[in-house]
Amino acid sequence: MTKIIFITGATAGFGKAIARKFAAGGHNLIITGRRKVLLDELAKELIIAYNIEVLPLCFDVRKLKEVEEAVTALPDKWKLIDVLVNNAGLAVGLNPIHEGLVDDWERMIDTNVKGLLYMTRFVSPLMVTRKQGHIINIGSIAGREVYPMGNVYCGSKFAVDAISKGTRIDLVSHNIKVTQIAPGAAETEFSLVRFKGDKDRADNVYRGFQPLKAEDVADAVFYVTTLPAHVNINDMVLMPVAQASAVTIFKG
Ligand code: NDP
Ligand code: 8X3
Repeated sequence: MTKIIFITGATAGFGKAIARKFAAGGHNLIITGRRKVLLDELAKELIIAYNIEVLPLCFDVRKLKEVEEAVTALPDKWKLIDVLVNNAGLAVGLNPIHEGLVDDWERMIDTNVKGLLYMTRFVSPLMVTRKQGHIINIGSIAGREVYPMGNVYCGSKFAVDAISKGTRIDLVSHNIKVTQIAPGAAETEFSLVRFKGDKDRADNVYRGFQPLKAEDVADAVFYVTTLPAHVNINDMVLMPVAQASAVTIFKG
């Protein structure tokens, strides 16, 4: 059955790999991000490669009005969203709490927590009306363990953990699945964004071990959508074999 998959943050990393994975499965996609050129390029690539329908929507998940307009202005056929992947997110900075930059904190909380909430607020009623749907939130190992200088990023991902549980409880009577996928270290644009474009510092995070690839996370997201109607994966922690905890990474 062809589904409609709504993926936030599809211009890079996990979101882009998730879009490619579902496109290869023949599903129609709504893909979002702030970088319009990348969004349009991906849409073109997937339409040509897989003969599917793709709706690129350029907006910032931190902006309540933009989220509301993007969802409420969807043509009726695109409102039949089967899967929402709340993936857009970021870490900014890695500082002890007493030296933290408030602007970095706000970017993380506004994107990872409030953006995810805004998306869920406007998409979940469409699912409630139809008594079906699947919300997949991308959490993190940083939402299970706090690590040095992770303070606010970890806090935002602990919030994703709590919000995922709360969403599942509130939507259980509406037949809506809620899954949290919490990856460990994965090589994407994540560290480049965290270190504000410092490529050497970003590359160093992944030196000496095999991190997850974006495609590994995409495979997990796809898998949880393939289960029978009565089965839900609530929670999945997905780690590189070389990573045993947030800070225990074996670099051979
Ligand atoms: P990337 O930086 O590669 O991709 C992040 C995506 O989020 C981009 O498409 C970006 O698009 C989008 N995004 C960021 N801010 C906004 C915004 N304000 N509005 C709309 N879109 C936004 O990172 P990853 O793929 O690694 O990260 C994806 C998710 O996975 C995040 O939630 C991250 O916290 C989480 N995660 C990452 C891990 C890792 O090690 N990489 C591990 C565990 C979890 P654009 O810039 O075009 O807006
Ligand atoms: C991103 C991975 O290393 O910050 O969520 O825990 S890490």
